[in-house]
Amino acid sequence: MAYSKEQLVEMYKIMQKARLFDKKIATESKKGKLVGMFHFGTNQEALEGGLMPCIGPDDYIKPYHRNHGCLSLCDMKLYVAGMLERTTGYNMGIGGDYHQQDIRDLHLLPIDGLIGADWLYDTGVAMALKLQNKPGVVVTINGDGGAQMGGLYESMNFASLFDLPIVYVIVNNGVAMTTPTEKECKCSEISGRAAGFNVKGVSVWGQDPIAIREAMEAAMEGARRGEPALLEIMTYRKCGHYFGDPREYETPERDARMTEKYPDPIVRFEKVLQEMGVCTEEELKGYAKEVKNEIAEAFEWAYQQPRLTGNMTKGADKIFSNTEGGKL
Ligand SMILES: Cc1ncc(C[n+]2csc(CCOP(=O)(O)OP(=O)(O)O)c2C)c(N)n1
Ligand SMILES: [Mg+2]
Repeated sequence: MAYSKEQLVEMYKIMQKARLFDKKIATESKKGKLVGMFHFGTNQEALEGGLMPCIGPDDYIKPYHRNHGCLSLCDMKLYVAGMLERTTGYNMGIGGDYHQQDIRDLHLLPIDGLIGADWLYDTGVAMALKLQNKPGVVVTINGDGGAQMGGLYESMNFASLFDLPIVYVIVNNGVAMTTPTEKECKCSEISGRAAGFNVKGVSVWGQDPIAIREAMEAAMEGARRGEPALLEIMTYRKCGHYFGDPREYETPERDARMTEKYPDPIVRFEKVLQEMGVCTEEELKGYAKEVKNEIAEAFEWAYQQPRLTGNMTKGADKIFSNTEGGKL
C-alpha cells in the first residue's frame, strides 16, 4: 500500500520519539536527575513506527519494557511526570517507567514485571471484548525471551479456539537480557510455532517501518474478523539490557554481523524518504527537532510537579479500583 506524506512523517516522528526519549533519559540520568532502571530500544524503533499507526481508538495495546515509541499514544507530559514519580502524572507517579497504564481512556494495558505473564492477561482482555460484543483488537508485545514462556502457547490455543481479536507481537532482537537468541531457542524464526495452533504467524524484517505497518495492518484486519495472529519483528538490540549495562556478553564479531543484517532503521528510513521524494534533509531535521523540543518541554514541566511521598503509596485503593475505575 502507498502511504501519504502525512502518514510517513507520522511514522518517522514516532521512531524519533522512541530514540530521542531514550537519549533524554540517558542525559538526565548522567546528570543524576533520574534514578531507576531504564530499558532502551536502540535500533528497534521501526517497530513502533510501523505498529503504532495501526492502533485505533477501540484497540488495546500492551507494550513491553523496551517500547518508549508507544508514547505516541500518551500525553508525553503526563508520562514523564508519572515516570518521575510526580503525583500529577499517569498513575499518580506510582508506576515508574514501564508500569504506567491507562486502561479506560488510552486503552494502554499494564506491563507485568514477570516476563511473558501478560500474554495470558491480554488474551483475557480479548475474551472480554468478545463477550461484551465490543469492537477493538488487543495488541500484546513481548520479546524473544518472553516468547519462550509457556503462557504464549496456552494463549494462542485459547485465542484460536474462541476466535479472539488479538495480535501477539514478538520483538526478536537477538538477545534476552544477556543470552543470545540462538542459545535460548532452536528456531531462527519463532513465528513458525503459530501454525501449531492454527494461528497465522508472520516474521518481518524489523528495520523497515513500512513493511512492519503492512504486516500489522493485515494482522489487525484478520484479528477484527476473529482470526488471531502472531507477528514477529526480526531486529537487533544495539544497546545493553538496561542503561549502564556494559554488554560484556556481546562479542565484536557477532555485533558486527548483526549490525550489518539489521542497520539503523532511522538512518535507513531518512534515506528512503529522501529517495522517494517525500521529504528533504532539512524537513527531516525539522521533525526531529520538533520531537526533541516536545520531550524537553515534557521533562521541564514534569520536574515542576509535586513529588510522590511515601505515605501516598499506601493503601489498596491506590492500586485497585471498582469496575468503573473509581474509588473502592
Ligand atoms: C519470569 C521472569 N524471568 C526473568 C525476568 C528478568 N528479565 C527481565 S527482562 C528479561 C529479558 C527478556 O528478554 P526478551 O523477552 O527477549 O526482551 P528484550 O529485553 O530482549 O527486549 C529478563 C530475563 C523477569 N522479569 N521475569
Ligand atoms: Mg530479546
